[in-house]
Amino acid sequence: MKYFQPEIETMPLDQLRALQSERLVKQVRHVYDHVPCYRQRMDEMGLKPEDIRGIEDLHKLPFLSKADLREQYPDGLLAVPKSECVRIHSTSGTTGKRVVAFYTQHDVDLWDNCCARAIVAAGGSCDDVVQVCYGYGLFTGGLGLHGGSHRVGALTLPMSSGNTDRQIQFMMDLGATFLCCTPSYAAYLGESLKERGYAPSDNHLKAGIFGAEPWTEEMRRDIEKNLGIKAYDIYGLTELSGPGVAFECAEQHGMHINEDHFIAEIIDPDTGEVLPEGTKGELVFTSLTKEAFPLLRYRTRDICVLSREKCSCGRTFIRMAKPMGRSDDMLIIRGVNVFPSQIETVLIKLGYPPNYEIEVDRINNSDTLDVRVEFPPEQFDDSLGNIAKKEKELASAMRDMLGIGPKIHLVPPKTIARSEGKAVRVIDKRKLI
Ligand code: DLL
Repeated sequence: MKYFQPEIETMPLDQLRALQSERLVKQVRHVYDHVPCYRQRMDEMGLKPEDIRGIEDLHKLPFLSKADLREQYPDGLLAVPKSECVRIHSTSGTTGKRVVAFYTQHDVDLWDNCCARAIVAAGGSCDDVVQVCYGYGLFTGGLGLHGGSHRVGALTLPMSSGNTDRQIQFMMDLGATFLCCTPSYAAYLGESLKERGYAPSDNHLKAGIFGAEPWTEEMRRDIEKNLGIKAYDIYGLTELSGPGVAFECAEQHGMHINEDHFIAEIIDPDTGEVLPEGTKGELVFTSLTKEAFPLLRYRTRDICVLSREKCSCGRTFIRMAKPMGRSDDMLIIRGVNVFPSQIETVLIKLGYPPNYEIEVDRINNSDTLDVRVEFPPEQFDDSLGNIAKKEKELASAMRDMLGIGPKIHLVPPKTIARSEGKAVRVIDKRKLI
C-alpha cells in the first residue's frame, strides 16, 4: 500500500482524536478572536472558546450554512488580514452572490497535500504524467489537483477543461498516465477516443480521479472499460478548500475523509440532531487547520453515510459513501453548481414572471440544461425574430449568472402548468443516484 503521509493517514484512532481535539480548541479560539460574526453568535449562546475542550464539545457550536456565507459576502468570515492571503476560489451562491473562499499559503500547502494523498492512494507517483482537465480558475478542481500532482512530483499537464481534440492529442503524445476531470467529461473523452478509432489499449492511462458531481457505479464501469483504467472518486467543496476533502483508496469502498484537517458529522437535516455513525443524513464539516477561511460545523447539504469500519488499505480515516443526494435544491450540471433560485433571480431582473421549468438531461455523456420561460403577457409577440432575440438575451444573462449557458424556450403566457402545492420547477432526467 502506498501513502503520501503514512504517519498521518494510518494514525491510531486515539491519537487521531487527540490531534483533532487539540486542533479544534485552537481553531475555535482563532475564529472567536478574528471573526466578529462568530464571536457574536457564540456570545449570544453564552459560549466561550474555553467551553470547547475537545471534540466531545463540538456539538455545542452553532451550525454555519450557505446563507450565512452569503450574508458575510465577500470577506466577513475572513479570519486573517487580506494581506496574508494568496488566493481566492469561488462557487455559486443560491442567488446572485457567489461564495468566496480565501487561502493563505499555509492553506494552499495543506490542500495540495490532501490532493497528493488522493493521487498516491490511486497509485500515482513522481513517475506519472497527470493530465488535469478540471477547469482552472475560480473553480477549485483544476488548481486543486494541479497542486496535488506537483506535490507528488508528477509531470503535470495543466489542460483545464474543454478542447477535446487538444486533450486527446496531448494525452497520446505526452503519454498521460493519470486523468483528472469530472466523471461526465471522462465518459465523453472515452467516447471521443472511440470515435477517433482508438482502442482503450492505445492510451497510456492507468487511473483517473473523478469527482465534483454525483456519478454511479455503472458510470464507473463504463469509464473504466472505455478508457482502460481504474476510476477513483474524489470529493470536496470550495468552502472547505476544494477537492481532496475525501478520496478513494484501492479498496474503493467509500472515500477516506482527511480527518487531520476536517471533522465530519452526520446530522438530521430537519432537526440538526447529530446522528450515530452508519445513519444516513446531512454531512457537516469543521475545518481544523484552515487559517484564512475556517468554517465550524458547515452544513454541506450533501446526504451521506459515514463508516469507521476498518479498511484493508491501512488508513484509519473515516469513510464517507458516495453522496446520495442533497437536502437543498442544488443541481450539478456539467460540474457547475446551479440553484433554481439563480435562474429565478435573472428572470425577475429582466422583467419575466417567475413561471419557469428547468429540464436537465444527459445526452452522449454531456449534461443539457433547458429552461422554459413564459413571456410576460404584455410583451407577448409571437414573431419568430422577436422570440429568438429575447431567448438569446435571456440565455446570455443566465450564462453570466450560472457560468453555463442554458437553452431557453420562451413559451406563451400561462402555458407552464401551475402547481397547487409546491411548484415543481425541476425535471432531472439523469439518473445519477
Ligand atoms: O466540486 C470540488 C471538487 C472539484 C471536488 C473536483 C472533486 C473534484 P464545489 O464546486 O464547491 O466544489 O461543489 C461542491 O459538489 O457539496 C457535492 O454536492 C458535489 N460533489 C463534489 N464532489 C463530489 C463527488 C467541488 N465525488 C459540491 N460525488 C459538493 C458527488 C460531489 N458529489
